[in-house]
Amino acid sequence: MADFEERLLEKASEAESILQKYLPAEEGYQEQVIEAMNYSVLAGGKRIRPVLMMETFRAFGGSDLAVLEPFMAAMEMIHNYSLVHDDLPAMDNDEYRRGRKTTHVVYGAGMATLAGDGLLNYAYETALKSFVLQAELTSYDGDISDRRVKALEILAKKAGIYGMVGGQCADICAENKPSVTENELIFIHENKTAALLEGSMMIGALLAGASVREVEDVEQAARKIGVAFQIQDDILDVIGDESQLGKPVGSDEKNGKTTYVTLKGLETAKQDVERLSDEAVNILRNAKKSEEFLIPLVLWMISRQK
Ligand code: GRG
Repeated sequence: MADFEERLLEKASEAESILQKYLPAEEGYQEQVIEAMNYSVLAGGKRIRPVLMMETFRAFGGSDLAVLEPFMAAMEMIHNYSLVHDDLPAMDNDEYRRGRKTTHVVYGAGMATLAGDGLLNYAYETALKSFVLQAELTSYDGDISDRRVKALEILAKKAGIYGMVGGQCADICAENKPSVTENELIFIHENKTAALLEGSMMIGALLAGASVREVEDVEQAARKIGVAFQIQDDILDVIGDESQLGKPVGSDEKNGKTTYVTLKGLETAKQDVERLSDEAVNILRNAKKSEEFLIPLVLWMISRQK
């Protein structure tokens, strides 16, 4: 495990360097919004989504990261925009994330809203850079440009109303309901949380040359991983360690929120995390190189303590 964690740190720092390469320069009359964007992105996240993308790419035999890099950076920008907006006073009104003041606390709600907007838009500006790379000419066969178009479509869809935004909508609506069903909760988890993980892994597989069937399988696996990841998040909100998490625990209970844990109990929640992760790992075993890092990564994500 120590060896795995060391390798994970290396992978996260590889993703971090790629991300930094694509962040906008803090200059011009728009300097403040860019500063707020970079403040939120450079707050020390785990970089799970770009690492998952890179490792799914490698599991399917991809090696040259050049075409993937803009997508890795774009996905992390989208993830960070969602956190900035989720923390806003009009949403969760959170003061701390990743052990630091949230973006709206530092820059004000208006600038933080803009920073989220800026990150979302800049994500697509960044992903489009994949189309002007030279590397494609040597590393991919003829249909790479079709694959990048499909990758862009996946990025857009998984972030939007049929993905994360849709899940967040259902989550906000659920807060105003007297009770939430298991189906609604699963919809929320599959969209609010799993959609970006699905997108990350599907884009990795797709740009490595995976078949349509393989990309569909990866989507199924990632959905299970995402739901398990969110259930683990709910579990950590009950039994987690604040200093490891970088945010207060007990917020779901304080906000009277229905979570997988309140609906099914702690023990069933833990068992379901295990079942979903087994099912996901069984699917991923079909990718030739998945044992090298992808499967250990998925197992780590789901059993994470922070
Ligand atoms: C505002 C459209 C919109 C969506 C918000 C991401 C999100 C949806 C809400 C954040 C709250 C939450 C618990 C989301 C579930 C996904 C999740 C566990 C996010 C945290 O991801 P990590 O652990 O974060 O990868 P780091 O800080 O490591 O990047």
